[in-house]
Amino acid sequence: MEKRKKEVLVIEDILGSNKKIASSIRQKLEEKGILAVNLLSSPGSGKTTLLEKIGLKLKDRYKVGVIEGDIETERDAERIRKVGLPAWQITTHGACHLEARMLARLFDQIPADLDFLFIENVGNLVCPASFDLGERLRFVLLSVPEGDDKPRKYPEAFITSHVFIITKADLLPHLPFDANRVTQEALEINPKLEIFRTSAWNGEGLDNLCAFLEKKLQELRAKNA
Ligand SMILES: Nc1nc2c(ncn2[C@@H]2O[C@H](COP(=O)(O)OP(=O)(O)O)[C@@H](O)[C@H]2O)c(=O)[nH]1
Ligand SMILES: [Mg+2]
Repeated sequence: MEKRKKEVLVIEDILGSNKKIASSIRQKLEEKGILAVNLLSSPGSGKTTLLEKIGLKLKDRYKVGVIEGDIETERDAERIRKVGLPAWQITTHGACHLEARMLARLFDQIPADLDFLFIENVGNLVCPASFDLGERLRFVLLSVPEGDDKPRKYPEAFITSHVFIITKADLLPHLPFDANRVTQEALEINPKLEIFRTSAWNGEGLDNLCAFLEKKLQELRAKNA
């Protein structure tokens, strides 16, 4: 068989078996009433900082856990533990995305009574978009310093997400980032996207995002009732 065809078959096989594991994870999480959220973005766009901030806001009323995906180091999990939340680190040792089988291995350690399980994917706007992790919601983050031209350049991340968050909104007055243009472009790619603007520095948008998450948890629990 020609090399290219073989490669396509291997990729289809990987994605197919990933989907099966992801479906089983989703079923188990949803039966337990756990709302799982997969966060996608480039390195440095503010995923861990956002989780620290919303974790602090949610943790008095809800049980929150975080799975951290990185190529190397336990640094992000340590940051999350410092704000008082349980965190499980997955190091991929080179792979640019998390896969469902990596989460399946952790499953026994995740308390069954969690309300929210956040999954910070490896920093990358490309590969993580192709791998379902069994999440109920997918968030794509784009920070103001990255530039407002990204949705069309990385469409898959926007097509497969439910929520688009413009992070580091405190930098809007200082940088040439057209938030309206980026919002419009993202909605042209995926009209169903819910859009938020957040700043971990001045707190903008964090309460709205937490209220949205609480509403989504209630919807999941109502489905189970
Ligand atoms: N100005 C500004 N900087 C931020 C904000 N959120 C995160 N940062 C900074 O951006 C850098 C990367 O953040 P981090 O959460 O580690 O990004 P991650 O790689 O996506 O997890 C750090 O230096 C943060 O302090 C924000 O809302 N505003
Ligand atoms: Mg991080």
